[in-house]
Amino acid sequence: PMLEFSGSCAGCAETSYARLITQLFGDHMYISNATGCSSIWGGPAATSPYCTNKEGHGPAWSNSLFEDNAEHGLGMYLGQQATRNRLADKIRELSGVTESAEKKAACEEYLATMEDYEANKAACEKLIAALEADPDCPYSKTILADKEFLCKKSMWIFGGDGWAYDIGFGGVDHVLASGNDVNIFVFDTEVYSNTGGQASKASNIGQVAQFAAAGKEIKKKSLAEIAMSYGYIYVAQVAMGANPAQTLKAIQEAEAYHGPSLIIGYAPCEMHSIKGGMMNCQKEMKKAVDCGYWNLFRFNPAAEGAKFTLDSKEPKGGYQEFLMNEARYSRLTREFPDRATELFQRNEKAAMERYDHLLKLKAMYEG
Ligand SMILES: Cc1ncc(C[n+]2csc(CCOP(=O)(O)OP(=O)(O)O)c2C)c(N)n1
Repeated sequence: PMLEFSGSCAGCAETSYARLITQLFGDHMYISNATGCSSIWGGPAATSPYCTNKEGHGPAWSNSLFEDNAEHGLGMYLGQQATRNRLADKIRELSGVTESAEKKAACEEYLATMEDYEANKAACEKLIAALEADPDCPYSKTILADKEFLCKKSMWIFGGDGWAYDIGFGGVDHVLASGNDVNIFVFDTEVYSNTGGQASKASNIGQVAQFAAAGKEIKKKSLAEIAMSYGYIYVAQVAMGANPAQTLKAIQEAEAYHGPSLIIGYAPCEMHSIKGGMMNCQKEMKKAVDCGYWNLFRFNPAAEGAKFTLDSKEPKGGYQEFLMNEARYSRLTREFPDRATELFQRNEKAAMERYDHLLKLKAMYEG
């Protein structure tokens, strides 16, 4: 992993997702991070939990603002594209004028693999070696000056639900709609965790949070479905503790997709006050998926056959027990018992309707 010792709360789900992404792409990834818990445990300033491998390669990380993170990440991606396109023009020129067959082959291989990380990595190594062998060539000087930008990078935009569902939503929507090859990962804690747990549009019915002291009245927004409506965005909902293989698959598919991707990761949080504490975080994800509180699915526009895969099984029951395992819900039964019963039933009904709806989507895509 290229995310090591962060100052997150013990058991934090956000870090487990981020760490996994660095295990896959850490030596060639850029991260644009929204303000929130992930920018605090991710960028404490005096130290950095993101680290490098023995070649000195690791995630390049930056944080702009809470409200412009998606746009900032798109800017990082476009900046990188502009640099690579300028280098590609030079390489194309060199390929046309060089008398060395070896150099010409290296240039052509680089140009042909620009969008494929593994193939491009090997091509970059050959091209750099060929240019370094001829240091007096003016092309060598120009291209090698920017050699760290040659190879394809993996662009990730990280943030919480307060950012993605609410305050940064306009940017998230705009960046996803733009069709550019960036990956957005949302750590869905269902509250604004870093500022003490305010309700967001990701919060659920009956959940007690700041600005929802008597339990939230309205249901959770389906950010995933808004993104799916475009048809050309890779979209997945994951919960690592429930199905680590599905989480891994979604992250790999998102990166492999040559277009925008959105992954929403269920992230139990200190603010949920789970019985037994955050040592049960990953187990709580499994309980959430088993009872149908959280659903796992993947929508892959590039898939051959059905584009939509429902990875969650039929809810197994135990929905109310799941809610009662977390004080963000159970406290309402003491404070407003009648209202608690009504809201928790509505929460369960909404979840069952959502699962039925996902089954219909599955049937529709299987056509
Ligand atoms: C425009 C703006 N409003 C408010 C804040 C204060 N603020 C910093 S982090 C944060 C909460 C972030 O919540 P979320 O996006 O859900 O991420 P989490 O902390 O849950 O990971 C807020 C409100 C800010 N930095 N900028």
